[in-house]
Amino acid sequence: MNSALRVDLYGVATDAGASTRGAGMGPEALRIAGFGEMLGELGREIVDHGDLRAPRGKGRQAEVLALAAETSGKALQSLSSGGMPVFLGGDHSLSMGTVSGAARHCAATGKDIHVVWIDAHADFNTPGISPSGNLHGMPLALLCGEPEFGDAFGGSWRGLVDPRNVTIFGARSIDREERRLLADRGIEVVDMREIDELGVVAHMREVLKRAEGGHLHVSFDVDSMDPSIAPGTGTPVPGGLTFREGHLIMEMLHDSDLVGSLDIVEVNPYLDRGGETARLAVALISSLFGRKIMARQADLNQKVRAEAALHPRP
Ligand SMILES: [Mn+2]
Repeated sequence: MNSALRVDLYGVATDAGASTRGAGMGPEALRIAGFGEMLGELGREIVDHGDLRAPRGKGRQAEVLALAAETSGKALQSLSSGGMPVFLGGDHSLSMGTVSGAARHCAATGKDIHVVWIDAHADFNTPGISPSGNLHGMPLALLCGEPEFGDAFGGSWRGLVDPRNVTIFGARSIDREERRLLADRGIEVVDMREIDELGVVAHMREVLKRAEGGHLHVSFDVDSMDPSIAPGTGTPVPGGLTFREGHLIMEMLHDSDLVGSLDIVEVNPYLDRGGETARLAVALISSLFGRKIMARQADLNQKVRAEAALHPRP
């Protein structure tokens, strides 16, 4: 992660894409759990832009689309002014906007956009195959240009991501038709079985190698974590990532220097146990922003070089 970048923080207070209410309070819970202070302690410059909300009363799809248009614009604006946009959700439908904004920036600057979607689910349903009809189960399909979405979805977020540049990480609940579609489109799915067999390191190395030279957007759904340590989320699935697996993923993402934009979604304080899930999310993201248990040799070498450059020997 490029540690010189200013962090532009946006809350997205919505649960319009989910069937369970409460994720709209996620930004507040993440703030109370110390998200901003954590970034400050790690020496990051932060600009907190407050929370985005959509007007209520026009239906859930209208709310999702209004917010997607807004978050897309914010992501683009932040990136093109040299910032790193970080979105605190909110349900996962908001990533229709955030990822498309990052993709628009990449299109303008000639970079490839890569997406790592850390999630218990694949979020690759379309209106025709979705068992629930909830839009938080569809953002990735929309971003990858699935043709089945209606005209209402004709915004700038549509189809800007190459399915070959997407990795779904930590999946363990995929619907039948969704599985077929993922296979047809050639989307890389690192499911929990693969993580059990080879560990997160081998798979993350592959993701990072593919993204080399590009812009990596991280979309982190807290339901990727095991519900025993992340109970505060609307669609928990057993058999998720452990505490250490979560941190290791974040540490590797940090070390890669590739991450240029980030979502943290599906924190539902209404279902949480006294803020446990929000605090876990803040701790995990602190690893993404460079918190270390111990300095490693590479960091020490870098520090020595930086000091030598500051104080050249006469
Ligand atoms: Mn999700």
